[in-house]
Parts: sequence; C-alpha cells; structure tokens
Amino acid sequence: MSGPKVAPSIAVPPVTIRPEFLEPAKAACWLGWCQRRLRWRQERVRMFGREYDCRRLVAFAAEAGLRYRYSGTEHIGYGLPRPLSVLVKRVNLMLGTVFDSVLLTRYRSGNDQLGWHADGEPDLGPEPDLAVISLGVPRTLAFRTATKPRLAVRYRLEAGSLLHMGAGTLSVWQHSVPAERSSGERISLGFRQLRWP
Ligand SMILES: O=C(O)CCC(=O)C(=O)O
Repeated sequence: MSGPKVAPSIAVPPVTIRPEFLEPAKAACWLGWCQRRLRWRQERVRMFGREYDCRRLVAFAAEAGLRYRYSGTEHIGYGLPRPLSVLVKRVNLMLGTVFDSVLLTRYRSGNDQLGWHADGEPDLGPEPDLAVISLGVPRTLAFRTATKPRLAVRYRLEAGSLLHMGAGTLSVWQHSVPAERSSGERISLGFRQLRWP
C-alpha cells in the first residue's frame, strides 16, 4: 500500500525582482555615470599554473575602512561617492537591508561572463544578502543548487531591474552570468553588507 500522495514542489530560489526599480531614462544615466566615473579594474585568475585576465572588469565602492576579500583579491572602501550612497539608501529602504558596499561588474560584451559562485566569503557574514541592479543590455543570471540533484533556474535581467537574493539563497543556490551571443555592454551593481555588529 502506498502512503499519502505529496504534490511535487517546484523549488526556486527565494529571489524577488522589481523590473523597473530604475525607470529606463534613469538606468541609461546610471550606465553612463558608472562607465565614466568609476575606476575599473582588471582582475586576474590563476588556473593550471598560469594567470589569465578575468572576462569582466570590476569596480568597488564602500563606506570608508570596509574591506572585501575574495579569491586573492582585496577591495578597500574609501567612502561611497554621493550618487551611489543615495542609491544604496534607496535600495536599503526598499528591501529593509543594511547594505554598505557595492561591487560593480562590467560585461563589455556577451563574451564577458562570471562563473558559478555563492559569495560565501567570511567578510559577508554568516548569512549574506545580495541585491543586483542591472544596467545596459539584458543578460541572464543563472541559478543552480550547490548540491546534486541539481535544480536550475534562469532570470533575464533588463536594465533598471533590481533582483534581491534573500537570506538563505546563497547557502543553497550558486549563481553565474553565462557568456552569450550579444554585443552590448552590461554593468551590474551588487549590493553587499560588510559591516557586522
Ligand atoms: O552581474 C550579475 O548580475 C551578478 C553579480 C554577482 O554575481 C555578484 O556580484 O556576486
């Protein structure tokens, strides 16, 4: 005899998306501001005994004195530029978060990409939150469970959208931005909390 039937659940990451957090004209202004006003850095990765340029550029801004370390890279905060600090406050107000830093990732074309990761660095605390504003051309943000059997979900992120990976997402789900056939540029602003009480 078989037991009671349980309806299969569709597991998806606890992610919320606000598609027009920034209206289109504002998102375009932000794209220009980020391109012109930030200091973009080429990171390097070591694989099989050789060093390569990562297929993306990054920029970092945080409240003074904050430090963010991952995969051999260290970023130090020297204060948030005023427009970014206003944006951080707006995101915090909307999401009830206490983000104090932004790691920006610049995908110069569809050839630039970001591999699977879960932002598990100790500087982000025990249960990190992460929110992402997208600017420029749409790109896919892919999620998969860290353990097998793997579940996978993909979101197409348009300019101006705000995606929030709520608490618990990063401990179960990895994410990536796969390469694709597209020629335009995308910049993502990844909001993080580095100061812990
Ligand atoms: O570019 C994106 O949308 C993802 C950024 C990201 O994965 C991160 O900041 O950890």
